[in-house]
Amino acid sequence: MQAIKEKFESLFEDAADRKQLDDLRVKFLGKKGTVTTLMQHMKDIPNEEKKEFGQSVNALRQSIQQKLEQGIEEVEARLLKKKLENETIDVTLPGRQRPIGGKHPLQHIIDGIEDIFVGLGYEVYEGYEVESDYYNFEALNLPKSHPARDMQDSFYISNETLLRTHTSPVQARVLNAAKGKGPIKIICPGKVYRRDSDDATHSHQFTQIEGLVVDKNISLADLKGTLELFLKEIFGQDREIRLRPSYFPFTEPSVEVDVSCFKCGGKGCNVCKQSGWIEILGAGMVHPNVLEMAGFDSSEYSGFAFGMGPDRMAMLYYGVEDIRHLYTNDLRFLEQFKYIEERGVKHESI
Ligand code: 2NL
Repeated sequence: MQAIKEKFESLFEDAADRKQLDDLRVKFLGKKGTVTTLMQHMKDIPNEEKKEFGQSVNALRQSIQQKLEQGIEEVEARLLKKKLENETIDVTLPGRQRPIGGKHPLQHIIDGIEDIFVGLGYEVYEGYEVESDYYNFEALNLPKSHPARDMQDSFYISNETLLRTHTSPVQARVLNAAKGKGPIKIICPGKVYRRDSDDATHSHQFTQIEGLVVDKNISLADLKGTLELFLKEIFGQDREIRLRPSYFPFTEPSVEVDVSCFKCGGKGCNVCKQSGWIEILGAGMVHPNVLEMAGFDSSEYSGFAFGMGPDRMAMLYYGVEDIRHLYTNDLRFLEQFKYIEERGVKHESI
């Protein structure tokens, strides 16, 4: 028994893992293990020594069992320690930098304009980019013979459908859906298309924002007051505006709206081409024909409408010299606008 004990202890000292400890258990305590077979010698032991022999074997079994259990705990603690060491995380390591985008400069302008009109109680409508000939032209007092309807100038999809050439059809649809009852106060931002050769100042796809107000007793004074408030909000409170007579088929009278130059204040500079004024909007009183075609009684209702090009405004605002920069999505261009403030049209940011 002493020899068995010593043999076990020497093997136990060398056991390095769970598997070797299990093997030791089988070898000493298993069914055919050394300690188990020792018991089979009981029959050869004289009766008066049987009790002592049995107790000794049991004591040996217990001591081996205890050692093995303790060994397993030690081995597991050692394995856990090793695992934890391998899995150590260096929390001081800097994180991975993920590239983040920013709002497109044109979207800054559009959002800024939308904010101002939403603040005045206008609703925003986007409509469809593929339009019917009726809503794009006919409903806007542009009859079939009108030069603006030249096939050469628009992207036609079929005889009756085309890519909208302005956002006015959105307004014509809202007008039509109102079934002759005001008030209507909407702005319509969106992409528009003209069949044009692209160059620094022309793009076959560009953006437009139009506004429309229809109610009883709407006058040119309401139009002027609204546009003055809007343009001062965008270009600065010390700006002035002026209205010049103009012509659009869907408004009568029609006006061109200028704002005093935000850069030189009206003295004349490179931005305003020495004139002191920047042409920024077209507008007018909704033509009675347009109201009547949409089902409004033009003796009861009147309205004003205006349209502007956010592309040109973005170019003026940020000093962009080629409209194509707004549409080619070159990251070297776009990244320069990543950090401009949310209200991208505040004059302080020019
Ligand atoms: C410009 C001028 C304008 C309108 C758009 C409009 C829409 C309806 C009725 C009457 Cl439904 N008018 N839109 C009116 C005047 C001018 O746009 O220079 N745009 C870039």
